[in-house]
Amino acid sequence: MSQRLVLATRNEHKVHELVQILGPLVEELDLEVVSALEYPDVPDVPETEVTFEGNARLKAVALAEATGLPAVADDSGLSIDVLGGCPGVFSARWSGSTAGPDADRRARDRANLELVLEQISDVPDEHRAAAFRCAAVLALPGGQVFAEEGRVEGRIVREPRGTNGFGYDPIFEPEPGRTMAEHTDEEKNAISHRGRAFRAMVPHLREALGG
Ligand code: ITT
Repeated sequence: MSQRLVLATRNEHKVHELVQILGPLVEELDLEVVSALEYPDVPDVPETEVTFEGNARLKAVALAEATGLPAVADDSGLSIDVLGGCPGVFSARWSGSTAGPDADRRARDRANLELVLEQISDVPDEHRAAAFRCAAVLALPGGQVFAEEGRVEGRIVREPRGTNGFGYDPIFEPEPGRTMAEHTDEEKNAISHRGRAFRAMVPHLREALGG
């Protein structure tokens, strides 16, 4: 019987990306991947830490304990140099509203990116550097925890462009010319903070789940 791995997120975009990023390993180890969306009775943990790794650890450990399954969590966000690294761990709730059903999530993502654009509207192009950051954490039911990080550098544009991806993708250019939302899923995963963090996690997953 194939082993189950649970993704400790209710963000459907993250689930979609993680399934693609971990695809080769899932096939290699014949894993069955499910997400927290399939465990509606398990409550969300409040993200009370002030680092990506701290919050990813809270989410992964809570779901591993609740399900008895190996769990991986992603905590991620956008760090803008001129804002001292903000929105950072507050990326999901920067404009004040909190997560809800998927339709609310899209409206909230839009409000978040519009607030960022307004906050740095008078910042010249050469000072609009930013990075997407991601902490990946694997928690095993026995209590063992592994953490990895990934980041992608870029800059914040002046107007949103593109419809792929989610969150702040329409205002982040990893290289001049195309925002992340103008990249295909495969192109984004190849360079993204999430792709890098979870590819770094693969050896730990292979070690923990491969035997
Ligand atoms: P879970 O906690 O259930 O995983 P979430 O969306 O609340 O879902 P986070 O707490 O990690 O996730 O917040 C991450 C926020 O950072 C997310 O809502 C986006 O606004 C932003 N973000 C993270 N990764 C991103 C990406 O790849 N592209 C665009 N924005 C991203």
